[in-house]
Amino acid sequence: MCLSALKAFIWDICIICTVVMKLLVVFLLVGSMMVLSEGRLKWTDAQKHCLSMGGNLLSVHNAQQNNQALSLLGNNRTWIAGSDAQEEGQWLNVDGTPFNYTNWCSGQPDNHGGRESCAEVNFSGRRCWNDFVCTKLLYSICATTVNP
Ligand SMILES: [Ca+2]
Ligand SMILES: [Ca+2]
Repeated sequence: MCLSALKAFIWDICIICTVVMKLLVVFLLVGSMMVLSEGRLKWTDAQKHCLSMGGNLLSVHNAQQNNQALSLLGNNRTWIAGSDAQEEGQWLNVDGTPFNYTNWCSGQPDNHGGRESCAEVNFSGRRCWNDFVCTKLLYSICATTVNP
């Protein structure tokens, strides 16, 4: 009786440890927590939502971070921090960090219709990046510190 309770207790601790370790690994990999929005928003509203959580839209700086983000997204097209709204073709991250990694789909960014100024990940079956109209509603991914 006592032994089985102890076993159950240890098992619970193991599960908690595993979850904590996974979160820690995510934190160490990217220096912050990635949080996916529950609903779809315009790019500007997505950034405001991230700010309200003490973060910003995710700036992706390497393939590892890109893959980490994709692992959370399922099939959802998702806003990230990149935008060329200030000047066409000059991509910046909204958090001010360098725009030093891209995973554009073939033929993107194409500024389609002269109206595309915000970056999305997880576009098309190839799960690459696309520039898209900022006022369209997509999911979004924030990067926040663990204790904002
Ligand atoms: Ca553009
Ligand atoms: Ca495009």
